[in-house]
Amino acid sequence: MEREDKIVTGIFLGLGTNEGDRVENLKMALTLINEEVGDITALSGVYETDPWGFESSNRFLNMVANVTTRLVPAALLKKTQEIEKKLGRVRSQVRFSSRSMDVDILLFGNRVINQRKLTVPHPLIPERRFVLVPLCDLIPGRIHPVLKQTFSELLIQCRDTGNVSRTEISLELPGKRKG
Ligand code: PH2
Ligand code: MG
Ligand code: MG
Repeated sequence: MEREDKIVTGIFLGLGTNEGDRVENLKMALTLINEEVGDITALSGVYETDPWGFESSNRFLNMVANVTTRLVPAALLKKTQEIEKKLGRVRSQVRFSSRSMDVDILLFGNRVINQRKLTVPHPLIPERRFVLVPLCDLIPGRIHPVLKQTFSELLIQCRDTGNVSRTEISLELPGKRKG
């Protein structure tokens, strides 16, 4: 797989889980991201959120991680999908459904990517409080590379009424990678 010439910073991944041991799923995803994607430099709080776009009695835990990587976007997408699979994700035919782990590429620095399998920034960011709230823990003042508004402005304007509550769960940054 192709690699970036330099380490890319400013990558933000959205993590979501609403099946199984949700805290354990988040911890394992962070460990795998740290081992296989690159260093995790910051974590948002962990939020309990209403399912968005479908009905389920299982609420989600959602959070955002700031990572660095040498992977090009397509390789990063492949990695995140492998991590989902390792954590027991079974892909369903319906668009939105319960899952043990979902890792979405929200931002790849300031790049705008429109590939067949990958759109970055993630197109649903402005519609989703469960993404905007944790993103605003980390980069409230950063400007969305397409919408040209800050994430805190996008949060204020967001029409989503789904509940997003900060939990007491505190996850440690996994240790630095070897090599
Ligand atoms: N992910 C979805 C669909 N709906 N709702 C919440 N609260 N959190 C998610 O991570 C989520 C969702 C599709 O990826
Ligand atoms: Mg998703
Ligand atoms: Mg996804």
